[in-house]
Amino acid sequence: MARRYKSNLTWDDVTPEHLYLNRRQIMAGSGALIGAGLIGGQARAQEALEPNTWEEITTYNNYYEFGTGKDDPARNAGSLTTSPWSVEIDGLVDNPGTYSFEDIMSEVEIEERIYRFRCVEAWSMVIPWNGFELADLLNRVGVQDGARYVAFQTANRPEEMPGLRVPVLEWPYREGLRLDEAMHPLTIMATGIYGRDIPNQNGAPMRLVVPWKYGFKSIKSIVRITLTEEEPHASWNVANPREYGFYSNVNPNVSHPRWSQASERRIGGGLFARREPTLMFNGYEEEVASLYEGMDLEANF
Ligand SMILES: Nc1nc2c(c(=O)[nH]1)N[C@H]1C(S)=C(S)[C@@H](COP(=O)(O)O)O[C@H]1N2
Ligand SMILES: [Mo]
Repeated sequence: MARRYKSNLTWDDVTPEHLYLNRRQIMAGSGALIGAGLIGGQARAQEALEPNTWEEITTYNNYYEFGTGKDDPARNAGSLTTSPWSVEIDGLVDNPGTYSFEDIMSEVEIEERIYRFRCVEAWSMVIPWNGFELADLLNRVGVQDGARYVAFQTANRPEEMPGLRVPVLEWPYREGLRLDEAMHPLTIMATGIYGRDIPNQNGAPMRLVVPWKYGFKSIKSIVRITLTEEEPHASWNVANPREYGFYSNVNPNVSHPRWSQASERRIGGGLFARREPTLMFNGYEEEVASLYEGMDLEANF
């Protein structure tokens, strides 16, 4: 898909925060691209995009490699060595290999995006990410004809990740997307938040963000990307296929077996803040519904 993601809103419209240039971006010498690509459609309420604070975004996390409590990652993820970092890109690609983080950053175009983020446990945040379109990277390594899916894998370092001792999931954490989902312009690799390097607890040095899917699809601290013909192993789907489907699209009409998906609580809104109705595809219906035309979204949840 050659279409570049465009929007009418600019960064200034939605955030009062002062913008910092991403340090890594400067080091990599790539041109700073501050034009913000935000969610499309002027109709969407600006208020709904009021971003969460740095504090909220970096202290209420899910990163089970560092513990299952929401405050565990902020406390424990400091032990992850994120530099040097490299990503193995293999499978059905023209240029397989091990790419250093710096090499990747010098090739891709960094942008800023504010995305709604919605967890399957019915809480949500709005996060101002810095990152690049995954398609940009995939196009550079050259996707071969037979490829239909993209598989992702998180670092697997028992000596740095205390949570790996607990068999909540089959480690390493893995996720997958269909190729058209991976190539969609809303799908990004995030490398920063509020213009600063992404903190370890949020998935340093690079993590996936797929804003129309539940948070668990957005895999952190990626070390391997594999183009495949077969549907990849996805950690939550494998752990509990009844509760977590491969697609994991945000869908208020499909209940999680143990709770409703119809509403959500905005983190930072206070304990007694009103729950908000959950939007189909997390509010990105206009942009992504066509990917699923003709699919039964209750069977493919
Ligand atoms: N490697 C890895 N990636 C992960 C997770 C995890 O436990 N391990 N948790 C997922 C879940 S359930 C959510 S909701 C988001 C949380 O991202 P955040 O902490 O940046 O908000 O990360 C996702 N990516
Ligand atoms: Mo989640």
